[in-house]
Amino acid sequence: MNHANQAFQPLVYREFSPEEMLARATALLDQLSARRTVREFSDRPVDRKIIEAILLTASTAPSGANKQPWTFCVVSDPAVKAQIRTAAEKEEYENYHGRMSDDWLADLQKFGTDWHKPFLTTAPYLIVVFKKAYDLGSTGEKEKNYYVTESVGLACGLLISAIHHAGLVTVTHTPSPLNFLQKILGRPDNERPFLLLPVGYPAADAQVPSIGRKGLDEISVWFE
Ligand code: IYR
Repeated sequence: MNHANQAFQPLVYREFSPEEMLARATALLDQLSARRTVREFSDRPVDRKIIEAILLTASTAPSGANKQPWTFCVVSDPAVKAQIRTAAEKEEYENYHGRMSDDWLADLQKFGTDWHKPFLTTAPYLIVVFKKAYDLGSTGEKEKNYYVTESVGLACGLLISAIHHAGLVTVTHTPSPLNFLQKILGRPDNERPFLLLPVGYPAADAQVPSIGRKGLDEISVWFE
């Protein structure tokens, strides 16, 4: 590689023995296998510092040309949460009463979802993830971002893992259409809502659907 004209530094890397690697890989599998999407939240408060660490973890994701094309809006203000819930439920009502196909509604039956979204006001924090279609330079000129959807998707994967690792729960809520979030949160034109994640403790009596994950033979094809 040609490092001559750029700023480079030595990689910080810690090697593990194959045994240690397997133990670590399996431990993470066990940990993340225990993650469940939760839709019933407690209103118990969460320390802001935990949310800060979770967001910085998400922001370690690789991104096209390292543009880090994301903004995380963190909402704990009850009035703003209420506004978001009202707007989201209005859209979801339409979704569940005509906008979603019968096949789609049938596919969702096992999750027991409907247009009511109480978690939007119960959870102590809502993290609204925005993707930045482009950046604005210091003089307001458009600066290109690359692989924006892929990059923000990767950051959201890390965000969800970090939430679980911290001992909190979330649901990947994608009200559709999402534009109301841009309006309520007053985000600029270069930012588009991507995903809404309520974060908090589960309700004491929280239930989750009895569903499983695909096995290795269903998710992988090996060429050996
Ligand atoms: N956005 C709706 C519907 C919904 C769609 C899918 I795909 C899900 O996996 C779950 C729900 C809602 O939030 O209820």
